[in-house]
Amino acid sequence: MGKYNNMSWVLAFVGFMLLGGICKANGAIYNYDFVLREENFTKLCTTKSILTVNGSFPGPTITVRKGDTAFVNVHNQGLYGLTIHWHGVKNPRNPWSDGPENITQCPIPAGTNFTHEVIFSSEEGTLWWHAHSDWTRATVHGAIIILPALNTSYPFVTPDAQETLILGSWFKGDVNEIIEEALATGGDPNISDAFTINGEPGDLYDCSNETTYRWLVDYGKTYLLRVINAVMNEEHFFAIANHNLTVVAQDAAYIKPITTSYVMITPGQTMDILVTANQSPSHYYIASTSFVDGDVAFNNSTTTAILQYNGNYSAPSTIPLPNLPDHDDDTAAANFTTQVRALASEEHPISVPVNISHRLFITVSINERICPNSSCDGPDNNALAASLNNISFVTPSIDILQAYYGGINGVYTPNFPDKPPYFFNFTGLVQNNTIYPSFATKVKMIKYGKEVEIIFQGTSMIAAENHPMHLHGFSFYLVGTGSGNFNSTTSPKTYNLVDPPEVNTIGVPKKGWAAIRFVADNPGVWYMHCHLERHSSWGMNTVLIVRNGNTTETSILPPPAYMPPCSKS
Ligand SMILES: *[C@@H]1O[C@H](CO)[C@@H](O)[C@H](O)[C@H]1NC(C)=O
Ligand SMILES: *[C@@H]1O[C@H](CO)[C@@H](O)[C@H](O)[C@H]1NC(C)=O
Ligand SMILES: *[C@@H]1O[C@H](CO)[C@@H](O)[C@H](O)[C@H]1NC(C)=O
Ligand SMILES: *[C@@H]1O[C@H](CO)[C@@H](O)[C@H](O)[C@H]1NC(C)=O
Ligand SMILES: *[C@@H]1O[C@H](CO)[C@@H](O)[C@H](O)[C@H]1NC(C)=O
Ligand SMILES: *[C@@H]1O[C@H](CO)[C@@H](O)[C@H](O)[C@H]1NC(C)=O
Ligand SMILES: *[C@@H]1O[C@H](CO)[C@@H](O)[C@H](O)[C@H]1NC(C)=O
Ligand SMILES: *[C@@H]1O[C@H](CO)[C@@H](O)[C@H](O)[C@H]1NC(C)=O
Ligand SMILES: *[C@@H]1O[C@H](CO)[C@@H](O)[C@H](O)[C@H]1NC(C)=O
Ligand SMILES: *[C@@H]1O[C@H](CO)[C@@H](O)[C@H](O)[C@H]1NC(C)=O
Ligand SMILES: *[C@@H]1O[C@H](CO)[C@@H](O)[C@H](O)[C@H]1NC(C)=O
Ligand SMILES: *[C@@H]1O[C@H](CO)[C@@H](O)[C@H](O)[C@H]1NC(C)=O
Ligand SMILES: [Cu+2]
Repeated sequence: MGKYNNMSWVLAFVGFMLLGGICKANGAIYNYDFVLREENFTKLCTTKSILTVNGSFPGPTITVRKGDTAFVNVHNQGLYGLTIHWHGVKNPRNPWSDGPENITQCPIPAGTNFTHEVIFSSEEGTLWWHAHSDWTRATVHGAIIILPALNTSYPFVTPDAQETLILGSWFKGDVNEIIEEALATGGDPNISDAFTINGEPGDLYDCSNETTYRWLVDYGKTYLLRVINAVMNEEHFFAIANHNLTVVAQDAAYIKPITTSYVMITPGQTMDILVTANQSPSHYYIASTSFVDGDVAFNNSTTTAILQYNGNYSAPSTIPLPNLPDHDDDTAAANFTTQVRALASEEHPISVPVNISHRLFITVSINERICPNSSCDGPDNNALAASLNNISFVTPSIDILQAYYGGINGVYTPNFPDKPPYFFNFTGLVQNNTIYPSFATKVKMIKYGKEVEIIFQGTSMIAAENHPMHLHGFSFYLVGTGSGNFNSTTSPKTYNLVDPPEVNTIGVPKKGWAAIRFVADNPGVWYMHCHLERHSSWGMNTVLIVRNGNTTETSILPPPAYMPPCSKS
């Protein structure tokens, strides 16, 4: 945490003067410096150099209270340009700091710095930050802890202490080379070599015994455990042997407590979990493994850490492992996810839009791209692609925010459709001609203040799978999920409009649908994409542009004095 950067203070002051309704900037100001640099790590008996923030994997934690603002100056001492995103932070009116590459900014060139103004508003709980360029987020990520505002408290027993566990992916190879090669051949990228908990694979893998992460606890204490899924390409089941998990928040919003033996957490999601150390003092495995219900290649290994009680006792000869559901057990996944309900209390109310003024129906599909040289590694000798409403997103080389704000033509078109080109049996066996998407940079324009509903419809094109869809700039209410095709007569009757969870990432069930609602009250340019990294690389993305309202308080903040330049390419 630093003290400098005069411009930050000027901007903070201006922010104080301007911020109105949707954000009260009455919180504290923090300054962080992030130094991006290469660092060597040895895991699985192999040493490699990875890009890190401040030499650590995972990177440093940002801790604030609800409503605070953090200025994070990212100094890029790495080898290539990249960007950082504050996942789940709404950043009211301030898309300038959101981060996705060529959506809200161009990469921070190596050898330069860029200060993000990260404005916290309604979030409370756990979020995270990560690189948002190529596959760099594999190693460039860390936790964001948002404590209750001063003079307020948790809506549950005050924990004795807290702990953060970040689930990650470890590749022996260079992550950006892996995705570049996959895009060049058209096939699936290599699967990871291990999963990690706080950077360590755990002793079920070779060469990981001495470095297995240990969480030390005192008997009788209750801990607030913050779990972040930073895995690249797999959703996960997570559990602790012999210990119940009481989930109290998801994506930095409180939920009605769920006591369970395991959770299903998708890449992009975060969960706050109460864990009471009430078992005989000993060692217990914490374990996490893939939930993949599609016919796709995935890493089926299990990462572990050890929950270790303090005190004098002899270590067990065998450490108990928790029972995790089978990798393809979508019933177990749904059993957990369908229990999640917003807390919806007087102190933590929710406000679900009921009069929908803008409805989008979006198909979420894996597709094929015609192979330029007729020998690609994907299905039918074509290349793999992915789409939303049959449009495979093409990332521009000038950021969309700059193009929108500055009126630069030719960067995007404002015609992302409200529905797919055809309605057919999306979850059936017969494949329609939508197998080949179009490739374009289409964005959806939304008027300020509209009450929006998006129905994500998973399809069985190429490979049906659960897709964790993530929206920047908002949290949204998950009002319904179901299997098969969404039916506009019967499906809405199953909606939960009483206490739907308020989240930023949601797994659209395999061959099923998910319906979300939110008020478009955050003007800006906001990326929406699958958080399985390979699907995003294949084009399972789009952008929502929420126009300005009719007042200064409902309009995008002016850009900061400096934004990283877009290079000619
Ligand atoms: C990262 O390292 C820099 C330079 O060594 C230091 O000034 C800064 O405080 C560190 N940041 C964090 C978040 O630890
Ligand atoms: C990593 O190790 C390689 C080989 O030993 C060495 O050349 C390189 O300088 C190291 N990099 C860093 C950042 O320490
Ligand atoms: C950060 O970048 C700004 C804008 O390019 C530059 O003026 C400043 O000197 C840089 N500061 C540091 C500490 O590198
Ligand atoms: C890990 O190392 C310890 C100490 O060297 C040893 O006692 C233990 O058996 C090892 N465990 C495994 C799973 O290899
Ligand atoms: C876990 O929760 C279940 C259901 O609430 C309860 O029956 C069981 O005793 C709990 N187990 C532990 C170890 O606390
Ligand atoms: C896990 O996947 C590997 C291939 O990556 C396969 O050889 C192995 O049989 C699988 N194990 C299980 C338990 O499915
Ligand atoms: C799912 O929940 C149902 C009832 O709540 C239970 O009967 C079933 O065993 C559970 N299945 C799994 C895989 O947990
Ligand atoms: C972003 O734009 C720059 C040029 O400004 C280009 O070099 C880079 O490849 C683009 N990134 C992506 C992901 O397309
Ligand atoms: C869609 O196809 C699936 C699989 O063939 C079938 O089970 C389902 O009944 C079909 N749905 C409709 C509405 O035709
Ligand atoms: C796809 O579905 C549309 C609408 O039902 C239909 O017009 C079109 O012929 C279908 N294409 C194929 C290849 O089946
Ligand atoms: C929706 O469900 C109703 C009632 O079951 C049924 O009559 C109708 O055909 C369904 N619509 C579609 C498009 O499948
Ligand atoms: C400004 O927009 C709000 C809705 O966001 C609307 O209620 C109000 O009437 C508008 N005011 C003017 C002057 O257009
Ligand atoms: Cu996906």
